[in-house]
Amino acid sequence: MRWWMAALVVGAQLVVGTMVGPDAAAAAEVTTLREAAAARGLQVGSAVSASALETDPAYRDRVAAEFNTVTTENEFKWSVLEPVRGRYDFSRADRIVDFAAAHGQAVRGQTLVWHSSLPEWLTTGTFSQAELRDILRNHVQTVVSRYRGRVAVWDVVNEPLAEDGTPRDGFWLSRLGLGYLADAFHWARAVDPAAQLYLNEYSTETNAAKARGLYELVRDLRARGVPVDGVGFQTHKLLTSRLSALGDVLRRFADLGLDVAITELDVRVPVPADATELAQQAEVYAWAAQACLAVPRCRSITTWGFTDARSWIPAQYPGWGAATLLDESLGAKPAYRRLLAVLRDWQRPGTGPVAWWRLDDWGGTTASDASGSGHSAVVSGTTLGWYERQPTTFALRGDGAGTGAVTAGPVVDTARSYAVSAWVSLTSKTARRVVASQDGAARSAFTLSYEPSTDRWVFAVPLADSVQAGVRTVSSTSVPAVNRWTHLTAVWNAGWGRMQLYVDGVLEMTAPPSGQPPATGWTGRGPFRIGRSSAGEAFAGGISDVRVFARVVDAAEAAALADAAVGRWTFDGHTGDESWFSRDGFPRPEQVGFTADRAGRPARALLLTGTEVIDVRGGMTLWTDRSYTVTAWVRLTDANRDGRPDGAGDQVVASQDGRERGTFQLQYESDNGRWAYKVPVTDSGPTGWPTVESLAPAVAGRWTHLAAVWNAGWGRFQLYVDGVLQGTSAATTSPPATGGLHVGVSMTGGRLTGALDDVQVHQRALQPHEITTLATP
Ligand code: 9MR
Repeated sequence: MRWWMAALVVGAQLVVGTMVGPDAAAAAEVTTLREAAAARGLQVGSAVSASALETDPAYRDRVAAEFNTVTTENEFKWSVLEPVRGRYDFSRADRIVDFAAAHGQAVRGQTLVWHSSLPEWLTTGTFSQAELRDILRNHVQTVVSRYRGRVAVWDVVNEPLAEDGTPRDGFWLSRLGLGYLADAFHWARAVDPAAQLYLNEYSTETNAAKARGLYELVRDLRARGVPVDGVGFQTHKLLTSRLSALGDVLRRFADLGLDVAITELDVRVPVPADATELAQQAEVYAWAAQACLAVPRCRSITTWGFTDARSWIPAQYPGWGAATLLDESLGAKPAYRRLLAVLRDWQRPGTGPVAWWRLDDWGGTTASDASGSGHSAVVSGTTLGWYERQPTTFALRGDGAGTGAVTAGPVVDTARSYAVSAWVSLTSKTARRVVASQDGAARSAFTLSYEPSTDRWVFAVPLADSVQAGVRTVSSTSVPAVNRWTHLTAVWNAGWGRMQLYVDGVLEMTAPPSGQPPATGWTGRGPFRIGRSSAGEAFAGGISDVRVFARVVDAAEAAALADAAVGRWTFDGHTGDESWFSRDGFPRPEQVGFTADRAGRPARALLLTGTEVIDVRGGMTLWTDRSYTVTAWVRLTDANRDGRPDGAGDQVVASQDGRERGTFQLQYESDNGRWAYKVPVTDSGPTGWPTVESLAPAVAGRWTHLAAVWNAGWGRFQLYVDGVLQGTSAATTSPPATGGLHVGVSMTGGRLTGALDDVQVHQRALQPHEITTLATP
């Protein structure tokens, strides 16, 4: 430290020393990333360069100050270590390892086995399979043993998967077969048993095929006793990323008994970046950090470089840059301030669920607890991951006999206020079908179930933990539907001794009726059960998204929990999906702009200039042969202010793929200048397009709310503009979708020029009053 820096620090401490109260607390707050992370037992780091550490004092000081872990950006890559066969040069790696040791930092070594950055002698040499395996073993052993005790974490294998989640057909697989993966981990463990051994991969931060492939790979390796300790998620992202599935993905891997880490975080921005874009970028950093903080086994957050002066992005993605935390002169960008604030201040929302089983885990028999409380449940009689919750995601399937999931211990104190909510799809009414319960000693302390004698949903609380005790119940007024996803919320209000039951977000019954004495609850000290009671009454059908709250849930929250939206893109500076399903949208091309929303808030709506569109990958979003609703706020561009749109031809707001054409198109129709909701008679071959049009021509340049409703039971489709029904058209069918949803285009064209906001899709026909609410500016 230079003398004047020391003087400043001492001065600052003196100032702090004289302050009292909250100001003192604020001033004493942590000011570096490493302090903030260390206070949580977390590591925060960056990829660093040996030459920058050597030549750039400001860089060096910043690395020392901000991080408690560093990753070698290139210094452990084989082409750097052993450019000539048999002649290792460890000098650059040593520089980083020594620097880290001097500054109390852990080292992540990247990487031992990779298909890329291999020396030429290796890639062009002719070796037998046995020779090549020996070369690889020798390399792993040489490097790991030299740094035993000094490199805490190895990215043993880097990027072993292809984009579809199958093993990458790279250098090692093609020459050694899949066995090279397990070998590398065993060799590394044998040489340094204390080092943490990771598998590192990119583009596995979403709910996509590659993440599932990775999950299957590491589960299989672990099952075979391969010493994989952790999985690294590189997290190279765009400023339009929402990362809405990252927390779930991390949690799933953690529940395999693995550590997880964010290993190469950066967020690229089109350059030059403006203030709005830098603010959006900061949010992406914050979301990444929050996802990690929400998962106790997430051990570290590492960025891929920390200054825009040294980042791989500009060279790799021309036109993009500004991807890191600090600007080119090491000044803090909004991203740095947001990351620091999240590391320092973020807390799990205290009012959130105390347990939350999404039950959409990818196979296996562990239901992860998304609340972060660690109440994972063991599934028996079935496996997760093969039963659909609308549309096309997974749930627990109860067979009505041997199925269920159970926690290790109690989840909620049933003597105090609590609430339990779940999505269910009942398949059989022949017996009591328990959705959720918590064990007492002699009986369940409560059950939420289907009751065959009354043909109702029932929330039941025995008056005491004895089989003789009476039971207080509250029943639905509606008759439970079969094979229809229904949302249930049961609330026990201890203060009032009152029970409530909501069905699809609507309060159906409260007990006791006025005048009756309130019941007192008692504490069930046994485990929580999903799809089962302690007496073995098993649910028949699907269960999904079970949440337990250690408090009362009110009517507004019960309605929100029952929101059946299967996709919601708010376009608040990102293209992520804010619905439960986390189907983030991908801009095509990558660069997409944002504009002010209808309330004038900057960067809160999507801006399309006739070249960009949003694709929702990962299969179907909507079953278009069942009832559905698509809504959007749209403003067609009108540069010359004549009320007519600038773009030529039809302009599609949203459409979902069929075989040869979209199975619906919500659009501006250029022929007659009106809004139109079109459903083809068939999605291939010659077809007609039954259409509902707006009563008046579309007015460009102003925000308009559109809602398209297909009511399958009634065989009608309807278009609403600004909450007003424009017309109803009869159709006998709506073709089933076969592919993904698009925003701003259909699979056959019709790009939109304008702004879009709050696109929602629901797998049901919304009621007129619901559409009116959505259309309220
Ligand atoms: O940032 C690294 C760049 O300097 C190298 O030229 C390149 C090839 O070795 O690797 C870059 O780092 C990559 C990392 O090793 C693995 N994940 C992707 C990173 C960015 O390409």
